[in-house]
Amino acid sequence: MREGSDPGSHLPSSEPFDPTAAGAGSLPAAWSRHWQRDPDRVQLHDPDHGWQRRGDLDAASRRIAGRLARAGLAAGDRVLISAQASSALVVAHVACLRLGLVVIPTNTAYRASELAHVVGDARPRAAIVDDATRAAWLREADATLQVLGPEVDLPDGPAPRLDAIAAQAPALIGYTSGTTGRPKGAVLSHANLLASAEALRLAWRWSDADRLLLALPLFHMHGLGVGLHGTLHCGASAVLLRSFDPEAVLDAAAAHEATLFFGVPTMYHRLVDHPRASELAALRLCISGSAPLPATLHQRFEAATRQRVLERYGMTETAMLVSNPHDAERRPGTVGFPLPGVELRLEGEPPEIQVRGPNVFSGYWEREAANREAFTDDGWFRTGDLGQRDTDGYLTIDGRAKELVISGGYNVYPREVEDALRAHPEIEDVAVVGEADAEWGERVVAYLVAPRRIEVTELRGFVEGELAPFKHPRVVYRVEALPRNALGKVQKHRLDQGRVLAEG
Ligand code: MLC
Ligand code: AMP
Repeated sequence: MREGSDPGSHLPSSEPFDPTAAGAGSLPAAWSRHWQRDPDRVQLHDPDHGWQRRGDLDAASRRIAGRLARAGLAAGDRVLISAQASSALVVAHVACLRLGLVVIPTNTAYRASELAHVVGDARPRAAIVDDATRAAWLREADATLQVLGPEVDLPDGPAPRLDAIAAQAPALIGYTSGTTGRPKGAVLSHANLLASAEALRLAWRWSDADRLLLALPLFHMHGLGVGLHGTLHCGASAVLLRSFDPEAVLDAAAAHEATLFFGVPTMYHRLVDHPRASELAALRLCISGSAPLPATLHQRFEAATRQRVLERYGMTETAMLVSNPHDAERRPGTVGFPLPGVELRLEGEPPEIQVRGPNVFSGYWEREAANREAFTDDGWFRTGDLGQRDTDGYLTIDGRAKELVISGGYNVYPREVEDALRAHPEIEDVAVVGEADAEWGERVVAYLVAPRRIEVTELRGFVEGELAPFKHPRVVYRVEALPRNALGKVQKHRLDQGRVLAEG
């Protein structure tokens, strides 16, 4: 640790934290400062189009915003975006935010019924997708929806007013189940996302000299709100990879002299055993989040690469909350200290992590009852995660009060999977839980009561039309009965104690 610096503050000694990033206003207003200052610096690389400069992103997003405005979209309208990472996707995303549209980033693995739920709930006016099947599903869900490709192939329009939306206006609606129930839209304002990006700029010493290898999908907080927005906020550059492949990550790191890598623990698990893993020593910083990084993997990764991974903790509803320190000890198995601006308390027994701060969303889209439950009477957001702090103040996440399985960094809500399985005519009873798994962190398993053995492939085929593949059960146990308490509620912690009739 540097002499005199406080690891809990995260701040470099020279700079205080200002959640407004010096009164930037909206996200694109903050980004455009860099575009104006030095338009010739490179910003984004994708494998098909090579490098895009800051000025190119400014001009291209201006043009696409003109097209969207001409098509009748106006500030406050919602646009569902679901596409693989590419420069075109980034241009479309930036164009929407510059016009004041509210982006609903949506997983590309979603099936028709999952998309229909989001469309029915958020009522977007347009959708931007890169796949004909998903485009057809969206049109089926809402015949009035304008469905566009990532290039937004529409006639150009007159220059609209850009970057003028208020800081408090919504920027994103991220679908998540939160602590309970069906997926709901977490409404994040420009100010929320700006505060988080500014905290990360300071805490991770993220500068315009940094180059991020971005192999995460751009439809979740990690890839989009942290990776992409952080890059634009810092005036830095990023190399987009369409998917995660260890070989491609190593090649791109070398070819583009990357300085940063952000990943979920499954990615670190796959990188650590690669024969070229030691090449990652050249990076300035490796960051892990979205799921617990096992301390053993942290240590193995350091032995293989000399990188001490910096683990951090966040949520769709709050963007980033807690991080290990950049300059002081990064403690394996912990997520560190609250980021600048974030207040954190542990409440109840077992202690739940509750947070407050400029980064915390204002609530779920049109869900008054859920919002009453999500916040305490005195205004703290209940994360549904359980935690404790060690004597040095490092936070450890040691469980969840919410029913949630995290597989490879994707959230799976057992209830959603149980509902889909229950429609099977031979399934009399079902319970879905997460089982520890070295590669995925957790994998989805189903306990079934049924008159015969049902193989996992048959079960997956049955839910194929309803659930994205990452939600499918990977193991099925046929049992005599599910353990229930006196009120008839399934006791999920006792499921693995019963007699298994068949495993598939
Ligand atoms: C893919 N598959 C998964 C899976 N991802 N199964 C379970 N869990 C997952 N996460 C399955 C597919 O269904 C398919 O199986 C097979 O794996 C290969 O598919 P793929 O697309 O080629 O997979 P792969 O590229 O290997 O994907 C693994 C991964 C990916 C780790 C790269 O899951 C990923 O990008 N995860 C990151 C998710 C993320 O960004 N989370 C951030 C949430 S924000 P089959 O049998 O169907 O063919 C958040 C807040 C915060 O949590 O704090 O950051
Ligand atoms: P999401 O709803 O996809 O944003 O997922 C948020 C959840 O991911 C949190 O509530 C945590 O349960 C989990 N999470 C994120 N980062 C970490 C981490 N570093 N360690 C443990 N859990 C994490």
